[in-house]
Amino acid sequence: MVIMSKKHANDAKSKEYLDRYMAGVEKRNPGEPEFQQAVFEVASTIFPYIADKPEYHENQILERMAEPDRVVYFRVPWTDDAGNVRTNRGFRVQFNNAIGPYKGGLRFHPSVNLSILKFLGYEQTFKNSLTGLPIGGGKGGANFNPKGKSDNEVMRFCQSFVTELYRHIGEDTDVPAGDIGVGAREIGYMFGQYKRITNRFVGVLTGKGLEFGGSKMRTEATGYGAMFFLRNMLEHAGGGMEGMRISISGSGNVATHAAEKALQLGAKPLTLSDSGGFVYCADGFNQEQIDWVKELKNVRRGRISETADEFSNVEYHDGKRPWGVEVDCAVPSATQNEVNGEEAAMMVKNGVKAVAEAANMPCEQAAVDAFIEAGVMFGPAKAVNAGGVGVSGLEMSQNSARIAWDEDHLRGLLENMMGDIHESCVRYGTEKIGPVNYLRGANIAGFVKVADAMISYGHV
Ligand code: NDP
Ligand code: 2IT
Repeated sequence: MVIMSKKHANDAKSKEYLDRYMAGVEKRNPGEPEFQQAVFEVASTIFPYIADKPEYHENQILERMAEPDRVVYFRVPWTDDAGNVRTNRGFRVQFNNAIGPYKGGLRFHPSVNLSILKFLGYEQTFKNSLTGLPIGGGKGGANFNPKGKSDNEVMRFCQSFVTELYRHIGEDTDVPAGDIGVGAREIGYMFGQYKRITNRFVGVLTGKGLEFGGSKMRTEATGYGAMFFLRNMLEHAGGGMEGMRISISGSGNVATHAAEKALQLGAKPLTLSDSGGFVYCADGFNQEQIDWVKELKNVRRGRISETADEFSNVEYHDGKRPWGVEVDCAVPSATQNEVNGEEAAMMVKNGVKAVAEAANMPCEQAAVDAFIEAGVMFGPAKAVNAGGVGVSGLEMSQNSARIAWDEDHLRGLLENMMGDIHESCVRYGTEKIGPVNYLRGANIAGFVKVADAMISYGHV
């Protein structure tokens, strides 16, 4: 007779629960691959943790957490500059408000659909819990493509979007912010329309301009926070940021501020990209070049390829992603599923030491597995990029109290918050021996608070 150890029995039981659970999730959410992927990534680490904790099973916590509280789905009609009527789809997924008002960004991108917004809203619930602030999870957006649109077209679109959205949001109900395709310009137009419709000046959106209730450090927070987290991981393993060669994808808000902070911490940001290709600077991008890219993207709304025309030490690689460049650390900062299993295997072969997900779910599951199996330090998005929503939470606090903190104070709060998140990951992600499993640590630390709050409320 084979006698199983308690650990093996728990492993077998949790594998069986996970398979059954995922079969149910797939059945209830057909045609939503990104959402299924995000749920699997969490559930695969939570089932082993709760194997000997019956209260979570009895209360069906993981089943309840995988259903959004509600989804709002609406038509967004607008008129283009040529006078044509155009129609887009708008959404708001209010995922979970167990620990605070729904909070999370709005994405404007042609790929936006329910699967993508459900994955983002689900992830946001765990991420927001990790920040230590009282904020629940939500996400929204539209399949609107801001590329090539005039400012007036974007303004009319934003006004139409908010004309429906305004009735579903509020400073204590649901507080949206930016994400891909939604930056300072769009938040300004949306806040202006909200204020006009409701005649209220409240902190209903974050990422606002500094003139009208925005917080210092919010623009920088996601990228800076990601680099603080990467530094914390490297230092925990006995190293540091000094001299690290880093590949970064994307060239938007997150990527440019990650590059800037990497540089400030003594590392060398070697790449940036957009959906057209990537640029490589063997010397590492300097501050002047990063500022130039910010202006290119936020003001001129140009393509990253133009960087190679401007600077003689920059090469452009058309149609390619930056993962073939030999680096010490990789920081995917563009979009979901931008690193596949083969690219991860190549990065491991090239000696990558750490991967920090600054975008949301940029690594396919096969890539995550490849990094963890190879012993590469892997920082999952919900921990690495939580500084953005963290400073959004601080913007809400400042708005409620009608005060504005200074930059040094906010930078200190961000740095401490990232330090606390790193500690939570270490606490929940360390087995008796071996390296920290940051994926497990982030998922469990984010889960416990939301799950325990839900249990307190009874079966609601
Ligand atoms: P931006 O719109 O500022 O920049 C997005 C960048 O990613 C652009 O360079 C864009 O290139 C590139 N990109 C977008 N979609 C694709 C795609 N399908 N394929 C290749 N490249 C793509 O967005 P952010 O910097 O704000 O967001 C980047 C990531 O960070 C997203 O995953 C977002 O969810 C996440 N995030 C953002 C936070 C924030 O505070 N802004 C907070 C936490 C996470 P192109 O111009 O060619 O489309
Ligand atoms: O994915 C994210 O955390 C964001 N886009 C930021 C959300 C926010 O509310 O600041």
